[in-house]
Amino acid sequence: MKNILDRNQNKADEVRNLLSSKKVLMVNIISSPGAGKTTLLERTCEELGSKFRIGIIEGDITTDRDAQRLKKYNIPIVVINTEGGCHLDSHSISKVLDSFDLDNLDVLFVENVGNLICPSQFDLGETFKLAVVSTTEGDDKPGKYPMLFREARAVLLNKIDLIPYTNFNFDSFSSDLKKINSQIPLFEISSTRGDGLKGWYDWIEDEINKMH
Ligand SMILES: Nc1nc2c(ncn2[C@@H]2O[C@H](COP(=O)(O)OP(=O)(O)OP(=O)(O)O)[C@@H](O)[C@H]2O)c(=O)[nH]1
Ligand SMILES: [Mg+2]
Repeated sequence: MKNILDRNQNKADEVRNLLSSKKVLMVNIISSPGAGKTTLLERTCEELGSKFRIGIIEGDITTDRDAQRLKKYNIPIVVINTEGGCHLDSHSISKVLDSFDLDNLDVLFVENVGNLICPSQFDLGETFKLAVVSTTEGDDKPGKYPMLFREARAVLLNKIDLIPYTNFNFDSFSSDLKKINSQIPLFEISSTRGDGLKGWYDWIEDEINKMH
């Protein structure tokens, strides 16, 4: 495991240096299956697609269904099928970077394979990891899967429109999160209804601008 992680880290450092020299922000989006990563990307492309040059890497075990959903935004998208692998690694990212015109890109969103555990362990060379968690998964995820919440630069709590239909306890969620990562920004959003997205757009816009 240590060898695998060391090899991954070396390549990740290479990817990070390359992207930083090209001033491209890379965001590694991690969540459980179905928490809303692709929906968030759809909304983000709609809102920021005319302001920034966006690229997307879609990591999935199989199928290009998420990429198909994003095709309508006319942005460069590359699919990586891991064929059973539960996470992306820096080697697979490095291989597909050639498909992007990095001189003409501001931000590269990577939708990692839906899984809270393995993707958190692998540095892809991203600028930062973004954790997406949804209210229907229960409020205990930061406490039970602390690594992602320790590593991430921000947390999006999605599907807040569904809170009335669940037993999600916001105070318990946010107090667990604060114990793990006291300073982390938390955005409460509904990617389908639109609640809270303005805060996310402003924040990510700032992060993209910081690269220049
Ligand atoms: N009610 C509600 N449903 C949502 C919200 N965001 C996403 N969904 C729904 O949740 C389901 C899963 O959303 P996706 O965006 O496909 O989730 P994902 O994280 O990309 O899923 P994987 O790629 O399979 O890991 C879809 O039916 C979405 O329409 C939300 O804020 N509120
Ligand atoms: Mg998806």
